Amino acid sequence: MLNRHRIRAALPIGRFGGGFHFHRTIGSTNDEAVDLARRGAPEGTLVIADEQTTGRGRSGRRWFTPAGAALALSVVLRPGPEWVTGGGLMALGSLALAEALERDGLRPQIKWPNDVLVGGRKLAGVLVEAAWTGRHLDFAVCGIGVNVRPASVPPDQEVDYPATCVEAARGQRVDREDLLLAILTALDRWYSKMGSQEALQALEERLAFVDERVAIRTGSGQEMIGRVLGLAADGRLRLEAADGEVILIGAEGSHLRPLAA
Ligand code: BT5
Repeated sequence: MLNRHRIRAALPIGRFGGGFHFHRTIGSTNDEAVDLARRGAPEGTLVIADEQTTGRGRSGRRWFTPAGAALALSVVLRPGPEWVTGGGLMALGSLALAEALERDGLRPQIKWPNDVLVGGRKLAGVLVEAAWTGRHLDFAVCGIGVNVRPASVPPDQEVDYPATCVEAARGQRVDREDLLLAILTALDRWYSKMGSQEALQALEERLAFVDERVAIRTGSGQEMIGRVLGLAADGRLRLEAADGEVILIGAEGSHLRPLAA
C-alpha cells in the first residue's frame, strides 16, 4: 500500500498536489480528476490510487493497476488548447516519466505518442482527456500509469505490446513513493518549458524508432507508413512518407506500430 502520509508531507511539488486526493482503491483516477476539474478544482490538483478497478487506456482500452504494485496518478491541467490537440500533454507526461526513470539508472524510450518503453517493453502509459466548450478548452487531465513491481505486469495474452515493470528492468526493489515524487518534480519542470526548444530536444533524444519504418493508424482511421524523423514542437510526429513528403501527425487517437526493417 502506498504511504499517503509520506506523499502528503512532500506536497506540493511546484504547481502539483496543493489539492491531493488519495484512494486505496478507485475505478479510475482520471474519472475522479475530471470530476474534480468540472467542479472547479485548480490546476495541479492530484489524484492518486493504489489500485484501479476500471483503469483506462486510450480509445476505451483497459489499463491494469492491481493493488500494491503500480503507480496510478492523474493531474488537472489548464493549458492552451493546442497542447491537447497536438499531443503536447501526452509528450509532457512521457518525458516526465522518462526523466524520473533515468534517476533510477534506466534508459527509457518514448514510443510516440504516449508509451514509455524500457528494453523495448512497455512499462508506463499516459492518458490525456479534455473537456471542451466549442473551441475553448475547459480543462485537461493527464493520467499516468506505471508498472513498478512484477505483480503489475499483465500476462502477455492480455496486452497488445510486450510489457515489463520498473523492478524487472532495474533488477532491484524500487521505492514507489520516491518514483512518484520524481515524476511530479519532472512534470512540473517540463510543464513550464512546454513547447521550448529544450523540451523538444529532450523528447527527441528519447524518441523510439527514429529513422525506422513504422505504421501509424491515425485518430480518423487512416493508415500511414513511413520513416520517423522526429517531433514538432507541439507534440506532432514528423513522418517521411515513401514519396519523400514530410507529414505531421497529431497524437490524438494515433497508434504507432514498428515495422520489421
Ligand atoms: C495507455 O493507453 O497506455 C494509457 C494508460 C494510462 C493509465 C493511467 S493510470 C492513471 C490514469 N487513470 C486511468 O484510468 N488511466 C490513466 P493505450 O496506449 O491505449 O494502451 C492500453 C493498452 O496497453 C491495453 O490495450 C493493453 O494492451 C495494454 N496494457 C494494459 N495495462 C497495461 C499495463 N499495466 N502495462 C502494460 N500494458 C498494459
